[in-house]
Amino acid sequence: MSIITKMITNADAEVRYFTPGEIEQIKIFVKSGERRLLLVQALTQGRDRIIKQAASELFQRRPSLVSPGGNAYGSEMTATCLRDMDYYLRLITYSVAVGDVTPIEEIGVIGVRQMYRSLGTPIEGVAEGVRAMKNIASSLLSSEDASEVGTYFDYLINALN
Ligand SMILES: CCC1=C(C)/C(=C/C2=NC(=C\c3[nH]c(/C=C4\NC(=O)[C@H](C)[C@H]4CC)c(C)c3CCC(=O)O)/C(CCC(=O)O)=C2C)NC1=O
Repeated sequence: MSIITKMITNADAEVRYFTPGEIEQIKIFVKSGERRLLLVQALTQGRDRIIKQAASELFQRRPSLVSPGGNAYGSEMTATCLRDMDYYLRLITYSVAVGDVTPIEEIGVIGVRQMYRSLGTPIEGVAEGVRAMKNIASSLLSSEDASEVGTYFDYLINALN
């Protein structure tokens, strides 16, 4: 949910107009829109590089994942692992667009622990892959942009840990 949708839900529940404070929040949200969309574009354009480099760092740090018996062993499983990283980067772009962690939470966090447990996928490995994506994405951005995008990566990393 975006911050505006949330404020509408709250205001309507109390059958009232927006408060001056809410109008101020909407103003800040609208003003930051162009910048958020530029960040979405940067992450979308950099996705291949971000995912491939992050995966290679992850497998260097945890070679057992891609060794016999590892959850990402074999080209098909490795590709599925990269696909999961791609899923998470995509969810991060959704959240950056609306300025809210809800898309990450609802699509990628709720129920994910049980799911990965049933697949035998070490969730801390997924978290480490996301952390590697954060570092590479940050290196493509200015420090201010990196810190804004970083809050969404951090939310996800914490949720997976
Ligand atoms: C957008 C929300 C969403 C998520 C998050 C998602 C995850 C997801 N990852 C899966 C599998 C998988 N996920 C991984 C991932 C990894 N293995 C590792 O060792 C690494 C730590 C990690 C990569 C970083 C692997 C290897 C599989 C295949 C496991 C198997 O088939 O046994 C599956 C099982 C079905 C399938 O193969 O597609 C799901 C549903 N699906 C979704 O719709």
